[in-house]
Amino acid sequence: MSQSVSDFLVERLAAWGVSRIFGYPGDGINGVIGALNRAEGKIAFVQSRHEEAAAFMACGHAKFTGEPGVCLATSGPGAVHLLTGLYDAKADHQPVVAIVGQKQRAVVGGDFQQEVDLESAFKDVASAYVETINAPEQARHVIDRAFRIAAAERAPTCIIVPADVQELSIRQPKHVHGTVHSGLGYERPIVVPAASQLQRAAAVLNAGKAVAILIGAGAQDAAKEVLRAADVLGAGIAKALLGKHVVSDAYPFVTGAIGFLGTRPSYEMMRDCDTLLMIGSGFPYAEFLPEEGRARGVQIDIEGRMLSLRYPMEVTLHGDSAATLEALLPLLMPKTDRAWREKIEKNVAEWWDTLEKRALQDGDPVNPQRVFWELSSRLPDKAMLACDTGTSAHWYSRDLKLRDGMVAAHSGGLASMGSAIPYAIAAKFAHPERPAIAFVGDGAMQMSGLAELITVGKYWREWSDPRFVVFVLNNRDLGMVTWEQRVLQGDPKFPASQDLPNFSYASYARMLGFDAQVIDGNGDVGAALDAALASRQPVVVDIHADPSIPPLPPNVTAQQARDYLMALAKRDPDALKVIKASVKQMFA
Ligand SMILES: Cc1ncc(C[n+]2csc(CCOP(=O)(O)OP(=O)(O)O)c2C)c(N)n1
Ligand SMILES: [Mg+2]
Repeated sequence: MSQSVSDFLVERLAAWGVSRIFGYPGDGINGVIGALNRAEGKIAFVQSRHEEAAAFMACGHAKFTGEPGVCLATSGPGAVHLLTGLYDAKADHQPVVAIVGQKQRAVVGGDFQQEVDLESAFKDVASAYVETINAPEQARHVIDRAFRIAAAERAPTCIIVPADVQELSIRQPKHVHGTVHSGLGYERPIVVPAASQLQRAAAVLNAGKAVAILIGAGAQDAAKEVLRAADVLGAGIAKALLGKHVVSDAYPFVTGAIGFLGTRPSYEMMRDCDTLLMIGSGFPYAEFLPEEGRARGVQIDIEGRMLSLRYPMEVTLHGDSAATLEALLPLLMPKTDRAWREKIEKNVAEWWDTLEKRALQDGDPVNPQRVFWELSSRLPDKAMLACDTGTSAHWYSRDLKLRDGMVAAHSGGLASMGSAIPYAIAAKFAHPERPAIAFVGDGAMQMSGLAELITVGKYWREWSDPRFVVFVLNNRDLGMVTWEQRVLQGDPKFPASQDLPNFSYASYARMLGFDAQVIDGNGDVGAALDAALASRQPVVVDIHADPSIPPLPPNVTAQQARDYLMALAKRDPDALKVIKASVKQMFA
């Protein structure tokens, strides 16, 4: 029997190095499902509860491994369910290939059941490459291009395969006019800017007396070089959320997070610096960067489109972070005046004290900061972390101290809820011998996290290290929205929109056969963390978090404080509690 397009697709994916597909089946993609079955485990199929989670897993795979992640869905509803996860990949510049089914060619254009104009629907998210395989001869180059473009352009791409084409016999293009003959493989170049560009960058950095470094995920293979540059330049290092794991928080000159989720030392370093060196980051908030014209800027990024975007840079170095820094370092003159660096270190030391004071204040029932604070010293080596979108991202980015050897992933550019558990699942499949930890709000748990815990239940026994720890920040509130309303809008909380129904995450975990810990008092934190991390099966830590503790931005302005207190005094249902907690936290 001749090979079908689907069998060829599976063979070609394996030739591209794909060992795992995250997906969900349906009749629009059954030809490919059959081929995966016939391939007898050559490519593993990981079944999510929802296609969105499969796309987040594929993106998480890319974030944790650097290799393209692959997700698969059926035509129509399955395909459109992928979109959020694919937008996550687009926003965070990750290589992901989506394989989706389509109705048979004979009915397309006929408003058939489950017919969606998929090329139009995917045109934006997969703007790098989206194509339908309409003829067997097309299969090879569409697959090859989807993978090569995803890897080379760090973007999601999409292969659409009509159901009837999946079953056709594969045909390779003839050696005649009007055919395409593609091949396998992509090798990432090491890109280093020209010597003259490096010299101009060095001149700017050497002239600075107060240099600030900002790193993002793009610096993740350049930790050593970033640290050496910080040393030579007498600079501090601030970290955008996606760069949190790049350098350890143990260094006294690492100012930590930046932005609304950020720290005061980062805020002050950016406010007061005379030179900004930005490496592999698209951190978006201008108000946390130097005021335009105040500092001279040098930026290193592998993506030309991201250069001089957030701050008008004087020199842009289009290249790899590690290789570019390596070439730049010999041109930098060590700063002999260390006053700026000493000031940064003093600010950092004071800031950790402030955080400790804030964390050790009692909450009602639990101060969430305390959990993150106490977790720092308990984090297992080589932990793989994923933090969802919500107030947990505040405490995670500010309070948690990461060490060398840890990795982390977030939905940065899209900032979507529902990403952390799929990311952690993808991390476990990629590195089953390492512990995974996810931080998730109760809103995100109810949105999709509860469902994907069932996926954990299905697979965890395959992982050599069973540790899969989910910290649920159970505050019965869509807290981040509530705080944005209070602080940024000057509006009170709108309970109809933000109150969440109560749910026992611990009982649910036990129902799935997991361990569970409930933290219901400030004194319970340490023991519960120890027990959770010692568990030999997945564990859910249900933290009864106090929703009235404010996730204070590092630069609360007088105007914001006024709007905020006004709003509370007006109609906020939790006014008294929140004012009390805020005053306490601000005093710390
Ligand atoms: C898919 C999606 N929908 C809505 C939002 C807007 N949003 C950001 S944070 C948040 C609240 C999250 O609530 P929860 O998970 O309970 O975390 P908390 O902030 O309470 O800690 C919402 C609704 C979003 N980022 N993503
Ligand atoms: Mg919540």
